Parts: sequence; C-alpha cells; structure tokens
Amino acid sequence: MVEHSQITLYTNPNSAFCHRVEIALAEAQAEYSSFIVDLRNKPSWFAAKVNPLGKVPAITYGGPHTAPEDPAPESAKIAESLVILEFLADIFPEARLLPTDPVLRVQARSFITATDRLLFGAFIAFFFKYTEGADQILLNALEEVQRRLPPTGFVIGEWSNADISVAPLLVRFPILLKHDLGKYPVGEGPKVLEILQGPKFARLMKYIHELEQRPSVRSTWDEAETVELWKKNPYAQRN
Ligand SMILES: N[C@@H](CCC(=O)N[C@@H](CS)C(=O)NCC(=O)O)C(=O)O
Repeated sequence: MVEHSQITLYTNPNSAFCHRVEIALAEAQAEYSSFIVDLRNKPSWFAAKVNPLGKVPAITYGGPHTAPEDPAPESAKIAESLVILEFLADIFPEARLLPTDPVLRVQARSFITATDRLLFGAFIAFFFKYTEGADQILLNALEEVQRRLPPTGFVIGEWSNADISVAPLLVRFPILLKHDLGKYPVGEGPKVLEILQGPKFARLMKYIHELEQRPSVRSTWDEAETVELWKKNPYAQRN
C-alpha cells in the first residue's frame, strides 16, 4: 500500500462543491481528516491559515499532522473543487480519477469545462434565485449534459473526474424537485421532475441512476439528510 502525506479537508455538508472532493477521496480510499466550516459563522483562522477566499472545499496536504484549526505552515493549501480533483488524480494515480490515455483525459476535462458553470448556473437560477424562465434554463442545461453523454456508461466510458464533477448536482436534482424544495413557485418541482422522467431525458435519468449507485457517491451522500438540510437552508426558502 502506498503511504500518503496527511490530508485535511475543510468542508460543509450543504456544499455540492465539497461533495465532489468527498467522492474523489472515497474513490481513492484516502485517509483524511475533515473539518466542517460553519459558513454563516466562519472562524477567522480559516481565511488566515487555509483559504484566503474563505470558501470550501479546501485541503491541506503534507506536513505533520496537526489540529485542523492549526494547519502546519509547510503543508500545501489547495482550494477550488476542480483543482483539488486534479490534484487527487495526480497523487492517487491508482484510483484512476483520470485515465492515462491523453485523448480520454482531454475528453474528461472538456466535459468538465463545458458543463461546470452551465450546470451550477442553472442550479442557482432555479433553486436559489428563481425568476421566470429559470425552469427552461435548468432543462436546457440538463439537455446539454445529456447530449454530451455517450449512449451508455460514464462520460468517457470508464469512471473519471468528469462524472465526479457533475454527480453532486445531478443526484440532488430529482430529490429536491420531488420534495418541491427551492425558491421556485410551489408545485413547480414535481412538474419539472415529470418532464425529466419523460422520454426526452431517459438517457440522463439512467446516468443519474448509475451515479446514485456508485459506492463513492452512496457513501458520501444521504438523501434524507439532504432533504432535512434543504428544508432549513436559508438561501432556498420561499419568501
Ligand atoms: N468555485 C469554487 C466554489 C466554492 C464555493 O462557492 N463554496 C461555497 C460553499 S458551496 C462557500 O464556501 N461559500 C462561503 C463564502 O463564499 O463565503 C469551487 O469549485 O470550489
């Protein structure tokens, strides 16, 4: 077994960005410590010692094991979920978060570049900011993700960071819509879900089902917990 340097993950259960990193760490079967950052009451040491932007996810890597509140000065401090995914692919090559074939690697990265902002933008527009037309923005984004999927299997055939980049949001969509959670008008969630369950989105829904079954996703995500967190999420409450 390969010995790895210490990893500490700064995370938050509400964050789909953090969920990406948790899935990748689970894929790598990495040993790590984690610290939940209260985003509404961030400890001052977090920006000072870990991520000057004050955002999660962030990791420290290397240096001696210390308390999360007191990261070793010599540890590397790494932020941005997609950057962390690249880093984890580098330090855990045996986890095959990215394939060795350069063409497949570039396919994974192209998918991530094409879908990252599109999907998060549509998510925020629909669930957090709702204005008229946000349902169509969401459906268009999901259609574009579907268009980029191969007829079967994962994004590049084998599992990779490309799947990890979209899994946190894609597994949340059906659940949040089913429970009608978010800022959109009451009843809109189940209506959008019905469209997703129709023939037009059959490929996407099959893919989402396969993401839900992936052990690294199953072990890092809980449907009931997400529903409870969302019922209390201040950014998702209807006025
Ligand atoms: N582009 C960043 C986004 C990270 C992000 O926005 N994190 C949110 C939680 S979902 C956060 O830490 N918000 C706290 C803040 O902005 O003060 C990534 O991919 O990691």
